[in-house]
Amino acid sequence: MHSSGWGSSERLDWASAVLDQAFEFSSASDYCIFIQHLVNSDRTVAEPWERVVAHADMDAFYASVEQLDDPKLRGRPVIVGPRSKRGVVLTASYEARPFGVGSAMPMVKALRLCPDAIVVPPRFERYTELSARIMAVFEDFSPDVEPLSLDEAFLDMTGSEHLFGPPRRMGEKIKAAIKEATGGLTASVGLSQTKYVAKVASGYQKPDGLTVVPKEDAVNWLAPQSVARLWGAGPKTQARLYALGYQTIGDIAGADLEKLQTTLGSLGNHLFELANARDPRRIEGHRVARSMGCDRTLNEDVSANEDILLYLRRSADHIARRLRRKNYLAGGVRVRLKTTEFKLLTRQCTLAEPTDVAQVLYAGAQKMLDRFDHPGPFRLVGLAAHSLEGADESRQLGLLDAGSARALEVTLDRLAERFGDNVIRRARDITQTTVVDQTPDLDFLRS
Ligand code: DCP
Ligand code: MG
Repeated sequence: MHSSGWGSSERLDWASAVLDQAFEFSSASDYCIFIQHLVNSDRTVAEPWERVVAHADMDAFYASVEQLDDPKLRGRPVIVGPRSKRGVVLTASYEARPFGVGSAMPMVKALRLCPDAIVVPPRFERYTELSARIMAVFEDFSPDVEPLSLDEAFLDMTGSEHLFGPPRRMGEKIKAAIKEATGGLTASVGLSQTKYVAKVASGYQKPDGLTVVPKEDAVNWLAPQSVARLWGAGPKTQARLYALGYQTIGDIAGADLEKLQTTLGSLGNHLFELANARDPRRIEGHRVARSMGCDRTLNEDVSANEDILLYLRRSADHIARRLRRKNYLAGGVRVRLKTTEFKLLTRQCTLAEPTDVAQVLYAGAQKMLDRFDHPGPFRLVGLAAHSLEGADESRQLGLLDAGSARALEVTLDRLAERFGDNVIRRARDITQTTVVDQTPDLDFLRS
């Protein structure tokens, strides 16, 4: 389902759409001159890489977030994890790492190694919120983003030199954009022509690193590094490789392939290919999320149906817009209500036809609401679209039933894109009750 096959003209269309929003040109001719300049500047770029893969990974993510939010923690060794003795370290700030403290280490051992460390319990909601912002930044740089976890992703930057400059400039811009969007967090970025080398490169100069490895340098650059950096070589395989006399990636690259295959089977072949910087895997962008949801925790509990419906309608608008933006259709809807005793109640259904229209999602949600027998009050109202599928053109033609509602919603999308999601509200949706917490749009990680 990914669209890595973007040609440069489509990228240019995309770029001009982005620029359209970012700049205010004094006249249409200024705009044309600027776009012309972009097209021409393509010619001045040194031989562009056939493929450009970026890998970005936040530095000591959870710990850096804690230092960002609490200035007293800055410059000090911070361990994120439960305060209990039985806990393990989730991550440690770079000030704690010289003591040997790292992820997955028992807390007791970590504090023995670094007694001055400040232990901070994790705040997953905050990490998720910042992760969503970081992923949104990545999507500003590429239509093909493959998130690997909350804090790292591959970006297919192929063909975007005329927008962002040569690979090093791309890396600088990604890093600067993340810093700005998060209020100061740093990422390390690696760029190369393959996923594997880009991933090793991002870890090469952490923290706040930027490493660019052109294709012709890749094998020599990998060679002196430990076999532990090979993908697929876990601790057991590493021990076997050492026992066979292979210490570095260069040892594997220069090994006798048959011998590697005899001792390691297909893994031998895989490691040999990686060591020689061959990795044909594409960026798996636009993975289809299985559901897309929106939970709203309210500052006042609600009981009346009409109050609950108000939030369901708003959520339906928000979710349908995301569905359309990502080109998904939803096969069903799910309504969640949380009681004041924190009991979570759920009702869900399948829709007659997959949809990306808010009005249809809302109608489904209304029916589900009738199926709850709890009188309330509720402190959270949640709506999710589930059974998602990619919306190819033939499926979209099937949406004619909801045609006029969809047409209106698409027009509103354009306005929201220009002026922000909150610019247009239904008059009856204006209410005194505010939302105190809303889940971020982490669609890619939901299942
Ligand atoms: N994490 C976790 N448990 C682990 C490893 C990581 O909960 N065993 C969490 C905490 C990390 C976050 O995931 O902050 C990202 O993991 P990374 O492996 O990218 O580690 P960091 O970002 O913390 O450090 P680095 O600078 O090495 O990337
Ligand atoms: Mg990280």
